[in-house]
Amino acid sequence: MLRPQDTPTRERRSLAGLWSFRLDPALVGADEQWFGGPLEHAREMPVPASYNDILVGTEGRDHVGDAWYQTTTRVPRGWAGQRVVLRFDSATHAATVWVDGTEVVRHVGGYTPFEADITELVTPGDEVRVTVAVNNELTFQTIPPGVVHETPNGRRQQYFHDFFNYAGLARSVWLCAIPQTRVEDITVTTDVRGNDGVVAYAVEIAGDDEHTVEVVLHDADGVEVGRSQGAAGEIVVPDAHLWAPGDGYLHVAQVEVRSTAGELLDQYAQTVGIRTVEVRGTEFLINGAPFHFTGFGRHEDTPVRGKGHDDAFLVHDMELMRWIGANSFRTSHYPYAEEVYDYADRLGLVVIDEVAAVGQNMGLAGGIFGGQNYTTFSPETINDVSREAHAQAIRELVARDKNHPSVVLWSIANEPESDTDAARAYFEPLFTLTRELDPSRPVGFVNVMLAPHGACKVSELGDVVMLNRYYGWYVNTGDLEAAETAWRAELEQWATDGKPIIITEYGADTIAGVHSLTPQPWSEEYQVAYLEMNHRVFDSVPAVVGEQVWNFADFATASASVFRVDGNKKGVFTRDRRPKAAAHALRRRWNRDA
Ligand code: BDP
Repeated sequence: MLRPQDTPTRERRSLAGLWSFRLDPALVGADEQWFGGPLEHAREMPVPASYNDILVGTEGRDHVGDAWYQTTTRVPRGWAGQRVVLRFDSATHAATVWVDGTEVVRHVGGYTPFEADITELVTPGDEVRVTVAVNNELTFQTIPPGVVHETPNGRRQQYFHDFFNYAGLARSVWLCAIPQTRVEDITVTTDVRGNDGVVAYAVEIAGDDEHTVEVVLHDADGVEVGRSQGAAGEIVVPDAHLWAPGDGYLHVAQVEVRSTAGELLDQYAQTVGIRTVEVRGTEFLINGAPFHFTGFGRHEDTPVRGKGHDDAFLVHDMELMRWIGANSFRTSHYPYAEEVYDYADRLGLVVIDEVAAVGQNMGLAGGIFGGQNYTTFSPETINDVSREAHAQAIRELVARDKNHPSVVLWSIANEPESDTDAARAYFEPLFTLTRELDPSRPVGFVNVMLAPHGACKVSELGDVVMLNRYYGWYVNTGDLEAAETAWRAELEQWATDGKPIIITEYGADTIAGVHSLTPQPWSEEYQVAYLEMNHRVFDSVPAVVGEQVWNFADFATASASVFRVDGNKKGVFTRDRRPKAAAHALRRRWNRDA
């Protein structure tokens, strides 16, 4: 599904702003047909934003059920004869959409886009009413999983991951005019032969069969560097300026669809970063050169707007990344807003792109999230239906992000149970699927401490080893010497697998402003000492090709918890993006070659 664009043949209108809004914890809105007219008893709610923290009190924060959004907009007069498409960049976690009382689309999965062709329901020049019921419930059949409990005090949402279950319309909503005969999809893969860049493309066209396709490739200065006719082809760029970490050089492929008479029917501009990605032995190669990941696991998380996308935070966060010397991040633990990937493409930042499969581990969730009553993989819990939801989440992730040069690796789960035969049986087809969908990128999953080397039955399916480890925090708490010994011993075992190892999480909760002469857990000094210990270990194991600290910034977690105080404090920056001492320490390490 292509991102909305303004081109000579396409137009888009953002529906950002204040929408009517009403919570529906009793789930009566559909029966009472709240979509049938103006939303009654509504207040106003910004889009894009998660609604939870906008409202005051537990009503929004702890809401379980539907949240109704409604807006009216005028379909531009000039759109007559075009396809009119309504597109949501996301709705967390499931949505039903009505246009003037007619249901037009349903979607499940909180972090990927969906759209509806509403041409037959609208008249250009007239107003149209858009109503959306967004449901935030997580079950064992959703990605991520959860359980809704019916209690004497109402419905309660339990989930097994360590970040707040923000919900609503957290990303852009668009009304688009798209030609009848149109570019439906574009897939670009790139290669490097000698000094030449090779851009292979496949374009899917919908509509009239009588058409021609041409792709014209421009460099970043707008100079044409090659062209090719036909829906699939290859363009060779002599002496190509490659996309590379730290050098977000982008070509632009103008895809043009014409009638047989030569009239322009559709045009779409696809950015292209020419680069290669390859895993060879224990090396992770970008353009043939060994790449060492520095950076963070992150969250989409800011005060008030929750997971609402915000360009100010996007640019500020990436400025902080640049300041600290980070060259990469993981979209832990779900696909982020598309603006983030576009910006990473332009900055030359490297992205590990993760699907929202987090919390599939009742052993881990046992002590922390109350998952001890469940078996992770079973007919009653995470089962074949869940796996199909997981597969669909992977399909939608790859379909959305396949053309981003910044994305170099797919992560198909974070810390699932992985030391059982059931886990192996669950994951094997998902690895196969991901490779079928995209043979051009390596695939991995993030291994948890409970499934160490030798016990993990899933790691061998991955092209890389991704490890989250908390030696010196959750284990060997406060004893960095013991932590160092244990950590090195485990890492040396993983190195025998002969694959590149990326440390996707290591971190220590730290309250900004807490200081201690001897490094005590929770102090800024301890976070620094903890990171230094980890770095000594990484530097002694050559197979380690990446270090991503947990987390970029402090973030919100579930409200009801005795092991988090006002959220997770493993941020190197506070939630309002002020540096802790660790930020300066990382900056020194990550800029040492500069
Ligand atoms: C890991 C999870 C991450 C948590 C982190 C922590 O992947 O989501 O926030 O630990 O405990 O288990 O801080």
